[in-house]
Amino acid sequence: MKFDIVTIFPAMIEQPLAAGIIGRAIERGTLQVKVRDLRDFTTDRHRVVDDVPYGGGPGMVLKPEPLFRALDAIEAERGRPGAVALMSPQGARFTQVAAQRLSRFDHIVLLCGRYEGVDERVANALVTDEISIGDYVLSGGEPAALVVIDATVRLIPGALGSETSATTESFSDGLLDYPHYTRPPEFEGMRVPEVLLTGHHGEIARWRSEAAQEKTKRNRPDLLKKNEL
Ligand code: JEH
Repeated sequence: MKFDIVTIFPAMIEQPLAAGIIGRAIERGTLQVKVRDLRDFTTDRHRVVDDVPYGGGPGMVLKPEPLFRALDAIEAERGRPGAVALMSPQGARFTQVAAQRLSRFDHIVLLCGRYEGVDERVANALVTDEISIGDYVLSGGEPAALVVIDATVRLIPGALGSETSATTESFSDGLLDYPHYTRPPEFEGMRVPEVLLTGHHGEIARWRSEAAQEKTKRNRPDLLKKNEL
């Protein structure tokens, strides 16, 4: 799988991707990530990427020309991507289902805005998916792009430790995961639930199911309501 990420802050993307599951996938060659500096696609001496908004208002908007030139360069180099995703507060919510859809594409371009966002002609002419990772305001699209890459790449067969099946994961059954414990059996007076030490697999399964229900009720009552439908 290949990602091209267009940003004015390449370091915000490159550093985090070097670690963990993603870093290993890149080392193995399962995953190819190319970060492109939007300023490299400007044509003026000062490498200007932004301009004032038509109609007035605060802040600046990313100009269309450098983004169109970046997409042209990516397409010339690698061919037409399966998806061009724009990170945006106005996007559709990025969910596990959205990650599953993206994971089937061989080549994805992620556009990270800054300032007040990008000229809408970019969204209209280039973008196949306008994505928001949640209802809070970021200062740019870069952290969102990292979230999208992480959630998508770990679904590629062979990128994840193959012991973790996607079907046993949180959200696939609409409940949060059960609580996990490891050694020691008592730590600073806090005991591991006795049933987990017994080896009674039936009782352990029942305890985990009840604990998952309780945690979901406390932290994500919205998920339980969806399950009832
Ligand atoms: C933020 C890309 C590019 C900040 C504020 C405004 C919201 C309300 N989940 C996410 N949150 N934020 C982003 C994102 C994703 N994906 C995101 C970005 C960019 C993604 C620039 N920014 C910064 C930014 C203006 N406010 C937007 N409004 C009411 C829905 C209020 C106005 C624009 C851009």
